[in-house]
Amino acid sequence: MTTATDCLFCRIASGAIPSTRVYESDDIVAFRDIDPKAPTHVLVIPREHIVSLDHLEPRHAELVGRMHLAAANIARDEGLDDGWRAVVNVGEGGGQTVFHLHLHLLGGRSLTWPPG
Ligand code: IU
Repeated sequence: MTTATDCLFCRIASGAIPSTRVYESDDIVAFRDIDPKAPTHVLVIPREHIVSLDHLEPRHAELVGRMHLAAANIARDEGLDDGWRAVVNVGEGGGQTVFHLHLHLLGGRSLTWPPG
């Protein structure tokens, strides 16, 4: 597995930096965002260091599918029966600030559209 020693989310995935985990598997970790933008705000990340959706390779197709399945299971566990949102920011212009792929799971409040 590819890891980057200077990557915050690689360090969270390895456990070197503590986080509030809600799910983990061989290739995925999900933890609560440190600065939540909704009552439920969980980040779902691959253990592998992938910079962004722009850096996906064909071999990542099932991994990205599993990230979404994990998000749906977490949303169910969190009781987000009224709906929730999955967001991936890509690149600086897309609002990405941490350059390790992460899927935001947001819920627990009314979510407006479009995002800013
Ligand atoms: P973005 O899509 O790259 O902007 O999202 C990065 C998220 O990582 C953002 O919601 C931060 O609050 C969150 N985060 C975190 O959970 N723990 C940290 O130590 C840092 C950022 I730095």
